[in-house]
Formats: sequence, C-alpha cells, structure tokens
Amino acid sequence: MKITKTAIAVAISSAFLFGCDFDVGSENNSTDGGGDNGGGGLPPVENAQNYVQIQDSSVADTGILRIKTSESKSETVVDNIPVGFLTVDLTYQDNTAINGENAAANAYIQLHTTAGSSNAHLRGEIALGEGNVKYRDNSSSLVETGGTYTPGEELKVKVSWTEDEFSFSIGDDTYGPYAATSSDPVELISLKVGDSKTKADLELIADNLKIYSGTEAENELIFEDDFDNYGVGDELTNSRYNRAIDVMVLGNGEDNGGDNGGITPPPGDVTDNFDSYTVGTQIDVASPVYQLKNVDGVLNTAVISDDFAKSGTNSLRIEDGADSSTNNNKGIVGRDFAAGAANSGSVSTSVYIPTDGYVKASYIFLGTNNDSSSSGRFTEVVFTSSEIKYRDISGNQQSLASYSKDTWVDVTITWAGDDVTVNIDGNDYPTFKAENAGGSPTAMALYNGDNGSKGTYTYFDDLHSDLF
Ligand SMILES: [Ca+2]
Ligand SMILES: [Ca+2]
Ligand SMILES: [Ca+2]
Ligand SMILES: [Ca+2]
Repeated sequence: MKITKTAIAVAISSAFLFGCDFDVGSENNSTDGGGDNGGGGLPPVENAQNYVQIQDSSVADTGILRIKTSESKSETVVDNIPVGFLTVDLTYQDNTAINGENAAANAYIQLHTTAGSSNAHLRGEIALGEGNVKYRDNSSSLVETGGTYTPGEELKVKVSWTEDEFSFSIGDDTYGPYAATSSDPVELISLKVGDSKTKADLELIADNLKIYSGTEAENELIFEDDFDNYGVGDELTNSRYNRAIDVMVLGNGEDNGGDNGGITPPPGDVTDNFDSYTVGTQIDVASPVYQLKNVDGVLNTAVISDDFAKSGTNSLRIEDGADSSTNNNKGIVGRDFAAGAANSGSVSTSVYIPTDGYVKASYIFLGTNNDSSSSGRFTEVVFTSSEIKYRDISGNQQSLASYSKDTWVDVTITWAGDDVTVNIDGNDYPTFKAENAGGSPTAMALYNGDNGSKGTYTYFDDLHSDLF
C-alpha cells in the first residue's frame, strides 16, 4: 500500500514539478518517505471526491493546515511568494460533536511572511465567525468588514496579495485592499480554526486549494490539492503540508476492496465516467492511473470538461494544440491494463467529435504501449471526417462505418487472439485480423490530431474495460 501511495504522490507531483529540484532521493531511501501522501487512514482510491475537515476539538491545540513554500516536501517551485493569490472552497459549519465550548470561534486564512508566524509577520488574515467576515488590520486587530457569509454554505474564496496590501473575495463580494502588516514575501499559508484556549463548536471544510505565484495575469499555479488522492481518514501528518493539527480527509473515497485501487465497478457500470473530477483538472492529476505523453497543459491539453458529456456532466477533452513548430505535436492519454498483456478482452468508450473541433482524426489505440507507438500497435479505431475506420493486419486504415459529428458515438473494441470486432452504437461490424505489431495489448490510448496540424479537439466519456 505504501508503494501505491508513493506512486500516486509522485504522479501528482510530476504534474506540477516542471523544473523543480524535488528530492526524489529521500523518498527512495524510505518506504514511508517525505513524498508519501499518507498520514493514516484508508488507502487512496480512484474517483474519490474528498475534502479536508479542520476542527478545533481540543482546548490546548488549534486546528490548522499549513503549507510552507520553502520546504521541499511542499513540492512548490518557489521558496516564497512576494506577490500571489490563492483560491479555495470553504464551508464553515456547526460541528455537533463538539457543541458547548466556543460557538463564536473563528476560522482563518492566514498569510505569514518569511519573518515568522506571529501576527506581526502577517501579510494578511481573513476571519469568518458568527456569520461575519473580518480581517486583521496592520495593528493586529480583527476588524469587521460589514460583510457576511452563510454558515454551512460553500464559499468560493480568493485571497490576493501584493507587496504591501492584501484583498479577498467571497463569492461575488470583494474586500480590501487592506494594508499589509509585513511586506516580506509570503512563506506560510494556513487554514485555521479556533484558538488555544477553547474548543470550537465549528469545523472548516476545505477543498480545491490552489496557490499561485504572481498576478492573476501570470497565472502560475505552484500548489494544488483537491484532497481526492488521499484515503479517507488521512490526517495529512505525512504529506506536503508543514503542519496538520486536528485535520482529517473525509469524503466518499472509501476502500471497497478490489485490486485496481479499491474501486470495483458494479456490473454494467463504467470504469471511468469522469464525473467525480473537478472540471479543468488535467486527467493524470484527476486520476494517476492515466499516463500522458506530449501533454504540456498549454498547447496540448487533456482535461476534465463539462462542455459535453455522455454520462453525468463531465467528459475527457483532448486537444491537439501544437503544430509542427514544436516537438510535442500531439497529446496522448494512456491507461495500462492492471494485469498486463491480455489475449482477449474489450475496451469501450463514447466519442464526441465536434464540428468545430475537427481538423484531423481521433483515435482509440490498443497496443503494447500506452503512448500509441505504432511499433506496438495491436489495433486502432480511427474517426476520420465522416467515417470510422480500423487498422487492418498491414496497418492500413479500412472503412467500418459512417458517423455524425456533434453526437456521442459508442465504441466497443473486443478481441480474442488476433480476431477483433468493433461494435458501434450497438451494431457489431465484421470481425477482422489485428495488425498485432507487438503482441497482445497491455494498454489503451486515446489521442487526436497529428504532427503537422493543430486545432483538433475531441471528447471521450464512459471509458470501460474489465482489464483496467
Ligand atoms: Ca483549541
Ligand atoms: Ca476534492
Ligand atoms: Ca461522464
Ligand atoms: Ca499537432
């Protein structure tokens, strides 16, 4: 299980760590090292929708979840943030288990600088308590803004800071700018509940924490956590966070057995409907079971989208946004089979080709690699401008059926040995021989476009195989 968690941590960090001097060595030296997400609790599972709960359930301690950007384990690419902003979804609500101590306790977002963690070293601080929105001024006093929030309601919070001011918004309400207490660069970012003299009757629920360096125009994401890749019950004591007191990951990411990360889809269900992920998240961050090639997140993207969906609200959107002027000229999303090569099996997905997104073809690849290399291609289904084709035994494309753009097309590829049958929208087409360039497939891959063009984008939903 430690290996699984470490693998997930590495997968997550690799998405953010472009150019970062991340200490892989210490992780390799320990099975429970600094890169491990684990702090107890159940193992992480696929498709979890988790969040973090911060309580103040003891008199002497204060509930806190803190990031220290200068720590390598924070996996941020900066030591501090002179100018920046963060976004987080917060719900501050009654915790009936602790009633009777301090019903007026505040929840806080604190930005401390490299000078230290006392009030004198704050860039800024926001407080929520008894329905009122407050901030700490530069003489250390908590000041009512006159704004309110609704306890128990999710609040979309953004906090921005410059060298000498901070400001924030909660939903559509904006506050500040207010004068900073310290103009040193920000190094500590904390979510906090209560104090060290009482127990709070309240809990702070947080999700989708994102921290950016620079202005909004620069949009440099340096830290992100949706808490979906931790197991339920994880206290985050051995994580990217500098401090985690009275903190626990909660949600629906419970282990229900099985050998593919804990998810055992019920019969008739699909392996991944993409509906539990946050829209806009890159697919390998949403779920580390996916491997990406040539997806730089700028030109070539592979993200959770709610533009179109076969099921629920979300699908996977892949865009080839790079032409021959770059080296990464089409992006690929791969997923391995859990038990390696499969002499027989099936993979299905639904495909949506928008008219506006059609420049070049879209592909469902099966082979002995997860990056669609033709040297390992077992077979492939291709959506051209109006036809669905397959690769024959010589690797040439042959027509299978016509299809319409701007509608979902259900595709199932089934194989037994070299014999391949493709079902489209419930209709089986004649069996053909696989190209079988490298042997029985070990993975599937989804991709689109080509090396010379850009502008193709395609949606995939309801990916399923018993082999995943
Ligand atoms: Ca306390
Ligand atoms: Ca979450
Ligand atoms: Ca879906
Ligand atoms: Ca391209």
